[in-house]
Amino acid sequence: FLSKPNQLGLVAVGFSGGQGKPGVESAPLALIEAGLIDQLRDDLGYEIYHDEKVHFYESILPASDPDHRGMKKPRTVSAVTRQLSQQVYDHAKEGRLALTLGGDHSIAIGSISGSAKAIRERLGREIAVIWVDAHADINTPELSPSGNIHGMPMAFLTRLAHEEKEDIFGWLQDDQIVNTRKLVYIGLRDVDRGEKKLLRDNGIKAFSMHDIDRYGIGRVVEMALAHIGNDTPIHLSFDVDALDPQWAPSTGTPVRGGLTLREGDFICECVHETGNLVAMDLVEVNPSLAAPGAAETIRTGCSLVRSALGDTLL
Ligand code: 4U7
Ligand code: MN
Ligand code: MN
Ligand code: MN
Repeated sequence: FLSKPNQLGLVAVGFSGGQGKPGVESAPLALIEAGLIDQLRDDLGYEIYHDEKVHFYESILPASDPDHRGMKKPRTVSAVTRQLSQQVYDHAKEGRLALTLGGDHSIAIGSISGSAKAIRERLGREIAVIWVDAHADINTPELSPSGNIHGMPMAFLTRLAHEEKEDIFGWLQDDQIVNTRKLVYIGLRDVDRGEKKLLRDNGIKAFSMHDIDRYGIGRVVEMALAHIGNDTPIHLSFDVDALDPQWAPSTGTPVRGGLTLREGDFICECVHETGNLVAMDLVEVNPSLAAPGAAETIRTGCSLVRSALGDTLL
């Protein structure tokens, strides 16, 4: 195992600044109140390292944060993800599997940069990222139709987008960057025109819903894992909007025609079975949206995390 099999480091990130809809910051507490930590400890046997709080990062938020290159709240997102990067790094360098509960998907800039650096230092290896999402989240600031940074994290993490300013992601160092050849997408169905060109031009591996219809989820996951290679440490970044709104209605940018609950759980189970999972994000649960479906969405989120952490098979 690439991480100590029974140690889990948890970071609860109550952050919504990567997009415009309030409510996503309340997801970590909702997931915890639904019993997620107890399930991981009592049913799956993890020793949990958690500071027992949801982080809102109030003390490090900038007083003023005008748009930059079209990005909304760039210094806020940068400050929060920089702090989160350190938190995830601290868990991962101890060999704990690092679980980050968001929050919107901009927080992956922090979680992935933190795990990438820790795994380089601890194992001398590059991580692979499996990004499960309806969206590719690889817009550069200039390509972004919205200016929302939750649609940009993979651009900064791969350096397809770069910014010199220290307080706007200029803090990202080489050892925190992800190789485009080690990135693979599953579940895509709403990719912006500029993103499609980026994926094509950079040869980034992506399995859309079309591929899942054609090959079935079993072969798609097989192909995705084959692409990143055996015994490569894996960071799984799971956006709940990868699932069909039927299973996850309470999310900021729902897109019809998504994964079933079982397909989502199956992806997570297969990643667990590799024995190579070193970090996971669960993001974009927003209990304030489509509120009648909030409890269902939270249950879905808990199920995905349990599946990735080994609640599998008989
Ligand atoms: B999520 C979008 F334009 N691509 O950039 C954008 F369609 O983390 C959506 O995957 C991004 O939920 C969705 O704003 C971000 C848009
Ligand atoms: Mn998404
Ligand atoms: Mn996303
Ligand atoms: Mn979304």
